Amino acid sequence: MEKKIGSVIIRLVRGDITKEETDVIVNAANTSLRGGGGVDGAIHRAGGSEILHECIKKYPEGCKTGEARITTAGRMAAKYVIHTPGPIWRGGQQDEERLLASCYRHSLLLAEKYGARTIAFPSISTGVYRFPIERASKIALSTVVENLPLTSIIEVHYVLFSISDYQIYEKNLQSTIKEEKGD
Ligand code: AR6
Repeated sequence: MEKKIGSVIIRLVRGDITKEETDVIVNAANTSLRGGGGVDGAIHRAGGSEILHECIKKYPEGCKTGEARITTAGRMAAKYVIHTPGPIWRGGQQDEERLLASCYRHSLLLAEKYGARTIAFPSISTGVYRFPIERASKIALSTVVENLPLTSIIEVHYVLFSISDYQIYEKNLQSTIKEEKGD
């Protein structure tokens, strides 16, 4: 599914983010920036050890939840990986929503700083970190749409691993665009 907001294309993709050919792919990392399971493991495997070496060298202190750091994408088609540790869901009273929005905003602005025109996001925090997908997808979509005018990004992909996640994003993309237009 694909929608246009102004001149920017928002595309929902089902599959594996490591195959994306966007300038940037975003990694749902942890604060150590030393790799892990899920999408983080897939990105490090596909990109190769260069990514981990750069993380260790450039970011010895790791990265705080809600912030973002950039490395090469190694062997993948993308130019860069932006690593952002999402919040662990602890019931919703621990600032989880603001921190998740912060991941999307920081990633978008860091991509802009590196001259990216296209970017692909996974569904941050909705796997091992258990953030409810319905709420997370609304935050993912609205935060990006709100911050796009601050960038020269022309294409945003949301890469969803499961059909059910894809369908939730599909429904919420429709409503985000309606709100944007003030319908
Ligand atoms: N492409 C796209 N999406 C994927 C892929 C892939 N190759 N693999 C998994 N997903 P998760 P989190 C989906 O657990 O919740 C790691 O160990 C997955 O189905 O990867 O932010 C890190 O090191 C889910 O919908 O990330 C952290 O410790 C989504 O990506 C921790 O997990 C996010 O699931 C981060 O947990």
